[in-house]
Amino acid sequence: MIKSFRAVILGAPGSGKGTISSRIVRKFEMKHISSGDILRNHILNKTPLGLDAKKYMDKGQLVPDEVMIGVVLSEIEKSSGNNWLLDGFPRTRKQAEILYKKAPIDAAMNLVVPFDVIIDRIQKRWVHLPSGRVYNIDFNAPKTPGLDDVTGEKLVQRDDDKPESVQKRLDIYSKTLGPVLEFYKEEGILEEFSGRTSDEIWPSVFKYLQSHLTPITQDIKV
Ligand code: G5P
Ligand code: MG
Repeated sequence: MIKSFRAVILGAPGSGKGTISSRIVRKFEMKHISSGDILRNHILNKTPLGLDAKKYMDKGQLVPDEVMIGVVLSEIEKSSGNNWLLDGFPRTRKQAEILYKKAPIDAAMNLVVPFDVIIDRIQKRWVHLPSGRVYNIDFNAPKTPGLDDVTGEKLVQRDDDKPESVQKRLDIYSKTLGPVLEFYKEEGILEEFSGRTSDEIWPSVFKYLQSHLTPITQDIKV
């Protein structure tokens, strides 16, 4: 049997992990697993996990490792045998090490986008919570303002996109990402993609993945 391909996508809050992931899954057979989307779905459904996680998320803090590791590993188990793309996990070296033990990954793709660009983007982000679809009023506006393109349901702004939470998320990111990148560098699977826009970053991501997987379509346009 051909081994499945497993990747993580790393990057600051608002760097475009969700945006690039949705392009990847349109072009390659990979399942998108977003730790943030999973948590936001728990919050939407008012589960005990969601109510607990919300306390951390609204303040821009990380949810404790023990909670996140359990949530993500059980999601990965459901996808065993498939190619997957993990977005938002790992956030700490401990998460990276445990993930690697349970499911050795093939690629760690890090999106590098300047912080001044990010702050502006996040203020203009609108999301469809049940699906995790992401819009931006400047970049990829919904067809009808305020409504999801697929379901027609209402879009909302994330509770943690308030300016004070965003600053906190960027501060935490700056402190915690270094050891995660170091870990993947040591494993020899770190790949960095820099740019000010997702359109600038996308062609190099596509080319890189093409060296590992056959695309569903050779057409890079999204
Ligand atoms: P999340 O959900 O993982 P973050 O903070 O890592 O959240 P976020 O905010 O979801 O990341 P993103 O996915 O990197 O950002 O970016 P995106 O949504 O695709 O793009 C941001 C905006 O910019 C969108 O509006 C998009 O349309 C627009 N955009 C994209 N490209 C361009 C462009 O080129 N130009 C322009 N103009 N716009 C563009 O985690 C949330 C919280 O959950 C918890 C934590 O509390 C975390 O804060 N959590 C965890 N805690 C512990 N451990 C973990 N592993 C955790 N995972 C989640
Ligand atoms: Mg995201």
